[in-house]
Amino acid sequence: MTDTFYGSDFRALEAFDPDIAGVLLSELDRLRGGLQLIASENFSSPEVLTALGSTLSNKYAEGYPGRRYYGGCSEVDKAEQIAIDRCRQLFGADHANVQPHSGASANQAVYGAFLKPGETLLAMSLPHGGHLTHGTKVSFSGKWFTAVHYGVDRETENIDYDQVEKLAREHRPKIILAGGSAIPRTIDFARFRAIADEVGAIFWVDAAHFIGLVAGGAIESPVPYADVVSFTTHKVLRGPRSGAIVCTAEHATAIDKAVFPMMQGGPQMHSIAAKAVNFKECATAEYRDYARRVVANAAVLATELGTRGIRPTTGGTDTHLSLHDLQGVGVTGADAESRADAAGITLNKNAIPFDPQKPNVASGIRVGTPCVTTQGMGEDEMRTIAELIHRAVTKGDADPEHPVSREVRATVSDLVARFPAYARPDANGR
Ligand code: DSN
Repeated sequence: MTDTFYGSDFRALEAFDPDIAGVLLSELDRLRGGLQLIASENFSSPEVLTALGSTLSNKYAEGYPGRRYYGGCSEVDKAEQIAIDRCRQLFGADHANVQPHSGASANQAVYGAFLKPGETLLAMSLPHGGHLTHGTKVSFSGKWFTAVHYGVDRETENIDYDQVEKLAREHRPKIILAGGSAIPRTIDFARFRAIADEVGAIFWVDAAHFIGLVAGGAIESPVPYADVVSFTTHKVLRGPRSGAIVCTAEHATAIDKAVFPMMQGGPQMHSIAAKAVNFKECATAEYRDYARRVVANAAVLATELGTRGIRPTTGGTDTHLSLHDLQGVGVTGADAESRADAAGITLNKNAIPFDPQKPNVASGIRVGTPCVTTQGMGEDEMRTIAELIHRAVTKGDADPEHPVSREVRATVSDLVARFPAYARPDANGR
């Protein structure tokens, strides 16, 4: 008999707290019932979810394996050491810290390791595809540090490397940061490294979005170029909702001290165990094939939306996501998001470079293929999805009872029934 305390016991929860059990079930229904195209989401495996729902959540373990501030850490030490070893091996990194609670926490630690208040960083601007934690005024990173931002070239819509070089020479930043949340193209890490070397800056890559593609060998790794790489573990990587950092041996102590005790308290050992499971999954041939298919699917989806007038910025994508300009079809990003939602398609409005709209309206949408590829969909299904998005966005309505919402939703239902997220158990309970 399985000891239910190894992992989650849904039946017990259902009996004790039907309100929350009901939310768990209805969220599962939502995931199963629609198309999930948020580029930063994925469906983690039952094995990862089991580690997350385990008794490792109970343990306080400030410190690092073998050097803790509490007794009773013998077992969680094993989990963290396995996670560290697998992470280092997966990315070929000198050092790994698997304790950050999230991408934002990982980024805080990088700032803590390298920057003093008031010092300067050079990063991609948020409206051009960067991230809140990359020096925006509303974030600690913009409040406490001096942020200088580069953007994309107006013609190519790709990173303006000449501008990066010019700003680096002018401002002599202590950190140069590459990465963001809406960058469809691969990044020229060698060029960034050369610029950082010229001005004596730390080269930091926030690989949160694309680290899963790196793990699966589908795109070039930043690890050989960067001093430090921070990332989340729940996007293409398909692990638990969390973060991690890898860096060169030279910076290992600074990063470890910045994660704990500078920024965080007790590590989440259940999440660290789930990251270990995820790193093992990512080392398989199946995952490498998955990463390749994520990119192939994204390319088809971007092209097919483009042929329907929903223009991909930069002309396409090399990664798991594409960013689309809706001005040609005369719809705002906010309207597109709500129309798609009513039709059973979850995606997000997104600013496009040089966007004339305010961020909460936006002229674009961002779509990604991590979830639909996990469901087993391929290039034929991407063509269908492009057609469904186009119909919902250009002919649909935010009202779920509108005829176009109903019609698109029916096709979405047929599609996800053929490629289920979290397939229901068969008669044998498997
Ligand atoms: N919220 C994430 C995304 O959607 O890209 C970034 O933090």
